Amino acid sequence: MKTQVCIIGGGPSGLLLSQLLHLQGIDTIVLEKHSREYVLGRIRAGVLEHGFAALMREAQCGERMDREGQIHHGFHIARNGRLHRMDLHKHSGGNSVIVYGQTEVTRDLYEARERMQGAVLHDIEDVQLHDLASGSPSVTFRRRDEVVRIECRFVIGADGFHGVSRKSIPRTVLREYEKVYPFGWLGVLSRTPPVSEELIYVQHERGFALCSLRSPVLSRYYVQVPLTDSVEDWSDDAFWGELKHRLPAEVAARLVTGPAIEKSIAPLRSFVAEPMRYGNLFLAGDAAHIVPPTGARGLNSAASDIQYLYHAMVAHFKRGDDSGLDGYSAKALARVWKAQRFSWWMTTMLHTFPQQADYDQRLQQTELDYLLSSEAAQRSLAENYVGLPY
Ligand code: FAS
Ligand code: PHB
Repeated sequence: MKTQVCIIGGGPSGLLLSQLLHLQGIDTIVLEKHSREYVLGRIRAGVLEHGFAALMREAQCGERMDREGQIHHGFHIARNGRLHRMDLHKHSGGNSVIVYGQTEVTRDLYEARERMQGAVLHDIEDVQLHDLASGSPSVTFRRRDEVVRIECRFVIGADGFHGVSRKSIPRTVLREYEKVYPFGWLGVLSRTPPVSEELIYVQHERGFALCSLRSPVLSRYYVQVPLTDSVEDWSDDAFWGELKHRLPAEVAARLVTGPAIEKSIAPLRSFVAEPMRYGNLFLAGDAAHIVPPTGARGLNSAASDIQYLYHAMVAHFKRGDDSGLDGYSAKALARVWKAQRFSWWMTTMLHTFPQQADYDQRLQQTELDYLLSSEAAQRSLAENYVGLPY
């Protein structure tokens, strides 16, 4: 098999790049480990930066997002039983975010790939990358009992944190930076009306909580839990009871509870792999970087990688201009690290850290005091949350 760009990973990163390149007449093949149903069954991100939304529209995949997604001009921070609204629209000079689940983003991308007869191969096993530094890379994989080789010009590693691509970069080349947080997020999806029209980030002595949503009848909630907890430790009643404990009383009083249709614990980590290019392999999205979801940067950082790669690939194939490819890693990492900073800042400010020193606890409270009392601090939060420029 031959293609111009072989993309490993059929998550939002891989699918979005495949769709954008297809519209420019650039041929791709996407290799996905799991079935489409499995990929769509994962409940993840919920907030899209305006830059991501623009990219989805450019990919001709924005129609349902614009119809069903909800534009949010702000969110609340709950502290000591009170709500404090962060006015994103005012403090970002008129920008906002769209609340539209990653599951729906991925569904729209799959449907567009199918509509345009895009090559997305599922249930792929044993993907291996070859001759990445040779100028003529190839990818082999096994499907049923057959080993197939794909010859290509470029390989895109969009296969997430546990994928094969980052691990195909020699240890002597790759540098990894990691910070593991001493807690996780227990997330619940419920077919209940959201408790609030806008997101509520909760700072509470018992731990962080987040009230989010997917639609007027589908809610997404999280509570911070110790890393030692497992989903089995948390009945629905236990979850709802703990969430109510952490919410301001007036909010808890109007919380509509119901059966969890999805319940999972995600550990929180910050991670960056450098460089994001090795020979003709380019890493994008979670394959190269992970953030704690507190700042809603994960999926949005993947989007800016894809935008940079998209323009670089078009310049190469249409104009023989390799400046975008040569500058990709440095440009992507500059924005990735700003997302790392913002995610670390939001996580450190809003979570309860076990065995935290008294001084650090007072500093944490002061950080939140400063944010809630300073328009300058809120402008900084807003410009990061709606999305720094690409
Ligand atoms: P993905 O991991 O989504 O996709 C990679 C794809 O590659 C997967 O489909 C995988 O099956 C496939 N793959 C892996 N290895 C392969 C191989 N060897 N061969 C072929 N295919 C392979 N972000 C937020 O902004 N907000 C959130 O609330 C949030 N919650 C999250 C919760 C969890 C549990 C996780 C893991 C992530 C969460 N994220 C969140 C981040 C998440 O949204 C990612 O940023 C987003 O999925 C990135 O998309 P991709 O880079 O496409 O990676
Ligand atoms: C979500 O809706 O899943 C969500 C929203 C905002 C975050 C994290 C997760 O910061």
